Amino acid sequence: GTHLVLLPALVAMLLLCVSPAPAKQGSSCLSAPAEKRCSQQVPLAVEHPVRSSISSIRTAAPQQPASTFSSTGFPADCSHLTSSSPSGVYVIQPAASPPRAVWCDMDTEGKGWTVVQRNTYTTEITWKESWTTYKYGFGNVQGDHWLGTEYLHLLTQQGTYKVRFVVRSNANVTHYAEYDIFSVESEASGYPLRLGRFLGGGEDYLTSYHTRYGGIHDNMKFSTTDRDQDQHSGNCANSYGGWWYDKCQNVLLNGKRYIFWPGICSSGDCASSLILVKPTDVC
Ligand SMILES: [Ca+2]
Repeated sequence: GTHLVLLPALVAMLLLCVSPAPAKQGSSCLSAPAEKRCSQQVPLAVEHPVRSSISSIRTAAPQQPASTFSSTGFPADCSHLTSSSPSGVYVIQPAASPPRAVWCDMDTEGKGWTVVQRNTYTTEITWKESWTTYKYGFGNVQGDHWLGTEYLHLLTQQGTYKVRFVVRSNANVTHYAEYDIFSVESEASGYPLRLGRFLGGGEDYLTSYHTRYGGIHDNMKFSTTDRDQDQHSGNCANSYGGWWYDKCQNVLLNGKRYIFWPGICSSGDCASSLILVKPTDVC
């Protein structure tokens, strides 16, 4: 049956980010400039099991201050859940977005992550979908899915977000790469990927250039089978799925029987992937 989990109190992000008092550096969380940096360092690779359990949809109760909850009472993202909330499907509503059911990951370090992509090697999803299908999302939020490029844009334009790209090798070791800023710009500009500083000890395959692979991903527009916006003479998206291709990829998570991360699954054989986002830590 459906369980309603009430949120008894607001979480710390709310208090820190919506405070009317100006931040010491002269900017609030919601208007933080891209150059804002946090000193937090995280390791490149930490073991963490990818959750696959299915649970019922939960609805966060309406709470007081308006700016982190929509007029319909849904939180702006999963970071507003209480820390004791379990992982599962919740309804969120980013600014200017309709309400959306998403998977909130409360098990990964830090809790409160909103899942925007999940894939498994043996997925039934082809990932070779059109621009419009990618725009509005596809799959099952309880399993493999793409939240929707438009929702990625709406989610990440309402504040300053960080991102964690997670892959699990076929030896069942989970690795991640985190960036302190993550946003997807508008459809009119081609949904380009904007990443901040790489937080991790290993090699950065998304914001640094790799001639041996596909170039770079940061600042690349999104490409699909029916909209080639990559830097390659052909269309990179014809081989696997929609992605922020250059010519073509260093890293590729949107593929059926192909999840590729150099050094971890160099033949595209990672067991699973996740892309998690949450508001950037308050400095
Ligand atoms: Ca091309």
